[in-house]
Amino acid sequence: MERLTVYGSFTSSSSYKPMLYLALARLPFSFRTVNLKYGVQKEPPYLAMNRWGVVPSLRHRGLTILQSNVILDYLARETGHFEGATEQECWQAREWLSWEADHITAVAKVRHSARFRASHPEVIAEFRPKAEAALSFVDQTLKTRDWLVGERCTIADIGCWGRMVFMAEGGFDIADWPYLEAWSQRLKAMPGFALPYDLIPSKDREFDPV
Ligand SMILES: N[C@@H](CCC(=O)N[C@@H](CS)C(=O)NCC(=O)O)C(=O)O
Repeated sequence: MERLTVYGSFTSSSSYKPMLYLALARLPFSFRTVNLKYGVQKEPPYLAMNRWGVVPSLRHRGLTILQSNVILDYLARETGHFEGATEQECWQAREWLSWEADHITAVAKVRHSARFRASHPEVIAEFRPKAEAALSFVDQTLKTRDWLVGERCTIADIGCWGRMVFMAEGGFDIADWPYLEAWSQRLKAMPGFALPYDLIPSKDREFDPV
């Protein structure tokens, strides 16, 4: 398979999602860092690839794929890893990704405000209850099942976990959601798993799992 290239940043949950996918799938890829602190994502060379000026971006087979959940969709279709076991499960996994973008994003907004914009407490006040509701929904779903869709890890799990991974930086204690915490332990036990600061480098790097 032609080599994949991910453009991302080590502080970005959106970048973590495709990188976690690739790490768990044990697939080789090239990582190209985009320094958000210096605004590289808004400079013309990057904007020529990503019209929204955000990370991540994926390049593969001459294609450019944007938006972390679309990238997960692409990777699952292209490589077959972490895909639903049935056609229904494939659609369900994508439903979770779409829901994630509406709801778990609140966790990322609180974390972003807490970590990078401490002067905006009103953002935290607005999004914290929404974030807690989203985490509670995932928690209750996982009360009776090991994975969000079907009987095994899919892009739904990688996408939802990946977006909430920095929850502690937003002041959320994962212990408040015990079924969600148990699910995170199942993910952490998978070969290739790594947390963002261990997985995403601050410089360009080639990933070639053995
Ligand atoms: N919906 C997008 C969100 C992408 C996004 O907002 N990325 C953030 C980092 S997590 C970013 O690049 N921020 C820099 C900026 O907005 O200038 C996705 O899932 O890929």
